[in-house]
Amino acid sequence: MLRQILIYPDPFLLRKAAPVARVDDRIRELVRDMFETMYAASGIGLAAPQVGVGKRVIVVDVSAVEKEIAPVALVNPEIVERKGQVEGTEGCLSIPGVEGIVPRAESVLVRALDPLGQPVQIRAEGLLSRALQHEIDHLDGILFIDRIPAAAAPAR
Ligand code: GNR
Ligand code: NI
Repeated sequence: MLRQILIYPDPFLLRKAAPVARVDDRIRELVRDMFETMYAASGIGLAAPQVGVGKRVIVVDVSAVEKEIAPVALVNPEIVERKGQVEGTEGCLSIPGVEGIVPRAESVLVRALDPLGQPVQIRAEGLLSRALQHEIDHLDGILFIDRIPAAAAPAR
């Protein structure tokens, strides 16, 4: 089922999402809906708070750009290691029409649960690293415009 994407300045986007206690069929249905909603909007990632669900669930699919990289759905993702710094252009489905240059860690190591509740670890660089950091920020109520140094920020 397609879900509606909340648009900035919806206050729900600024709230911290709660950890998922149990990865069950409702979470798997949420993941399915998030992929459907992300693809319908031509996004490369989506976080549950963007569809009004305050749970720590994200999906990312950068395969349109990096075709070797499979889509991922992560529950309770945590960045356990960051290396380097790199700037890159970002947009957000919740902030239509705005792009900005955002400094991020160059590579990250992310630990999470997969949709079956099994622990997974992902080492990412490039666009996948950037998208994972962008989505995990959403879980903490942080938007990419919050990461842009004030002098370079678009309308806020
Ligand atoms: O579709 C999206 N593109 C994007 C480009 C660069 C860095 C991050 C992203 S994520 C964004 C979709 C979105 O808003 N996810 O929360
Ligand atoms: Ni976003």
